[in-house]
Order: sequence, then C-alpha cells, then structure tokens
Amino acid sequence: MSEFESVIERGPRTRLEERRERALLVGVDRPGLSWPLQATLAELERLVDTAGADVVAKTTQRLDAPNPKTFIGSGKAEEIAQLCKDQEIDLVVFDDELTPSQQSNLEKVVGKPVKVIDRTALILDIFALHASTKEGRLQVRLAQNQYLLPRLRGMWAHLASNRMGGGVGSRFGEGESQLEVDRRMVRKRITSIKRELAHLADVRAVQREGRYASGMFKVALAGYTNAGKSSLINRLTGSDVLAWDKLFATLDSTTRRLVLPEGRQITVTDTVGFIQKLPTTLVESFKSTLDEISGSDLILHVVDASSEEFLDQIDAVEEVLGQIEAHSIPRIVVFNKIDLLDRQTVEALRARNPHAQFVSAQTGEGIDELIGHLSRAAAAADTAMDVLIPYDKGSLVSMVHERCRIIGEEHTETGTRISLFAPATYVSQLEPFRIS
Ligand SMILES: Nc1nc2c(ncn2[C@@H]2O[C@H](COP(=O)(O)OP(=O)(O)O)[C@@H](O)[C@H]2O)c(=O)[nH]1
Ligand SMILES: [Mg+2]
Repeated sequence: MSEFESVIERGPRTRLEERRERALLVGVDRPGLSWPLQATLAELERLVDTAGADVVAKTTQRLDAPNPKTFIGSGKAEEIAQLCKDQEIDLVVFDDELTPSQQSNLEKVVGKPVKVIDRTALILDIFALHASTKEGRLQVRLAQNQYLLPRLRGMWAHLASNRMGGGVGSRFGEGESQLEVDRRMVRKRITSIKRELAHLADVRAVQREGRYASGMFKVALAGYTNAGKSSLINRLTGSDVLAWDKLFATLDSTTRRLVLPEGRQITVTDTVGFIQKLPTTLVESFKSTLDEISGSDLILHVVDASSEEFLDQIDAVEEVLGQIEAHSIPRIVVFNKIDLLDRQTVEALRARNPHAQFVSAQTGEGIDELIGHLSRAAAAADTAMDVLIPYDKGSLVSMVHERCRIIGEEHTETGTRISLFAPATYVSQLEPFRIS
C-alpha cells in the first residue's frame, strides 16, 4: 500500500537545549505534483524555522490519492504517533492542506499534546509574526479567523470531551450550544475585521488615486518570497525596507519614488511575496495590498536566479498574478542574485530569456540597464510633443522636468521651447503650448 521512509535528523532533545518546539514534517508524494517532494519539504523546513521551531524528523509516503480520513494511510499515522513519542515531537506539520476532519482525526491518533497543523496554518502563523502595520495585522487576523471557522467543531469536541465529566447525554448538548456561540463569535469578528479593512482600503484607494492623478508611472515588484524584492527596491530608490533571509520578512507594501536619469519621477512598490500553495484565504485577505500590483503600469517579476527551483517559483508567481487579474499588465522578468552564478550560467539564461533583465541587488550589477529599461517603458505610452512655454509659467517647466521625458530644450525670446514625451495625463495640460 505504501512506502515508509523516515529520516531522523537529530537525536532526542537534551534538557539543556533551548526550548524551541520540535517539529516532524510529513510529505506525500502523489502523481502530478508540480514540485519535487524533496524541494517542497526543504521549503517547508525553512517555513518551520522562520516560525521558530526546529525540524527534527521528516517522513514521506507515496500515495495515489490522499486518504479522506487521515490524509496519509492509517499505518503511516500510527508510525507517526510512535515517532512523536520517541522523538519528543511537539508539532507535526503536513505539507498539504488538511481538511478540518483530517486534522482532528490525526490529532486523535498522535494524542495530546502534540499539535497537527498544515502548511496553510504555518504560513498564517508566520504572517502573524511578521505583520507590522495595522492593515497587515487585520489582513492576517481575517485569514486566521476564516481558517478557524470550519475547524471549530473539532476543537470544541476535543474540549468538550476533556473538560466535562458530566452525564453522557448532557455533554453533547452543551458542547453543541457552546459551538454555536463560538461560531457566532468568530463570524462577528470576521464581519468587524472586514469592515475595518474596507475602511483602510478606501484610504489606500484615495492615496492610489493621488498617485494616478499625478500621472506618475507605477512599477510594482512581484515575486517569490526571498527573491530579493525588498533588496531591489532599496537598490533602486535608496530606501531601507527590511531585507532578510527569511520567508515573508516583509508583508506590507511600500511605495517609493524613483527619479530616472532624465529627471522624470516614477513610483516603485514592494509587495508581499508569493509561495507555492499560497493559501487562498491569504490571497483574498491581502486583496487591497495586492491591488497595488493589479493597479500598476508595469510589473517587475523578480526571480531568484540562484534558486534551483526558480522555474517552479516563476510558475507559482504567475498563478497568483492570474488570481489577482494582473495578467494584462506588461511585465519584465528580472533575474536577481546573478552574483551567485558563474558567467556561463548567466549567459545561458540570457540566451534563453532575451527579454529579461539580469541584476544583482547586492552588487548593483545590471541595475543601470534595468533603470534604462524602466525609462523606455515609462516613455512608451507617452505622446511626443514640441511645446513653447512662456517664461511666466516657470512651474509648468519644472513639472515637465519631473514628469516628462525631455528630448531637447532651448531658451527662445518668447519662452522655453521643449521637445518632450508627455504621459497621457499631461497632454491636455500642455496642449495650449503645443507648437507642432
Ligand atoms: N547574493 C545575493 N543575495 C541577495 C540579492 N538580493 C537579495 N539577496 C538576499 O536574499 C535575501 C532575501 O532578500 P529580500 O530582499 O528580503 O527578498 P524578498 O523576500 O523578495 O523581499 C536577503 O538575505 C538578501 O540579502 C542579490 O542580488 N545577491
Ligand atoms: Mg521583502
């Protein structure tokens, strides 16, 4: 029926060790998986580490289809229960999303106090750890409560059987009414979080409207978590967004101004990273943050070229971009971290991806070319104009310098004559001064 394999990575805990939770990872190899199992488990291990626990063992099973009751086979579940005892495991982490009943069945098999969670719960946990703004925290709480709602039954059933010693008949009744109370409470919480988020989304929309109205060209950085998005916005704009070798170090979107060499200003927005099997509740909860991507003029899809999984990571990112309806926005693939590759590998990548950009946010290599590319992209939708601006309209001249691409400029008797490319929003404003 199945193939058992256990990898014990570390010995039993000694008393002197610092008390980090000890985790066991469970992966299931099924036909049609998009990622190699070992790669996805390695990523799960990094997620566990980011959440603050140690992976002490991993176990995998090959299955044609998940078991509806316990996800893995019952024999495997028993084996895991034994492993938890032998290795003093606190936490069993499944790489796949478990149904609420699978989760509660598995918790029964492994026995208290071992917790059984899935990748989704783990990611929610990390998001909760790293959310720093009010909006970010609310988005995470929304996703957590939506995840919790269908799982309340199992949780309460466990509490009911543990805490109530009363008569057989009474237990279920009391448990059930308490369950209803809990559900109502969670639903109420969800409604109130949504209301608060809607308010913040309005505020964000107003800010974004401001940016739209300014006619500034908007670039959004999207990409797999840890690809180097925050490092790249720092390199491009000289800001200092937290860049950290952790998954999901930054959740909140940050917008910075970038002054192009020709003087024109554009905006660059750093956004939350993506990951394979990104929980849909998170995508929905982070809707307003992700709107920063779907509302941009250009997406830079940042790829960690040094990762062995970069092709699968590109697919995972494209999938989320599809979910947020960003597929119609032009995008440039930016291969980052080329300082970690040898010349030949970079040249081979370049040959295969002639439209991509190749940079190192760390060393600065390729950044000038990328900026040149941004200049051309920003100018592509512009209208070529020759204008003559009278000297008493000095503010218009400085506006033109900040917002348009200037080709030539000369001072004549009647005013400043400028050849320029103007973004759509400024064409009508400049029309009265047009001389060609
Ligand atoms: N060697 C190298 N490391 C990089 C480069 N860009 C980013 N990193 C590192 O990759 C890790 C993740 O970067 P970060 O900007 O936080 O990624 P994000 O999750 O996409 O925002 C950090 O440890 C960075 O220092 C690069 O061009 N070269
Ligand atoms: Mg980041």
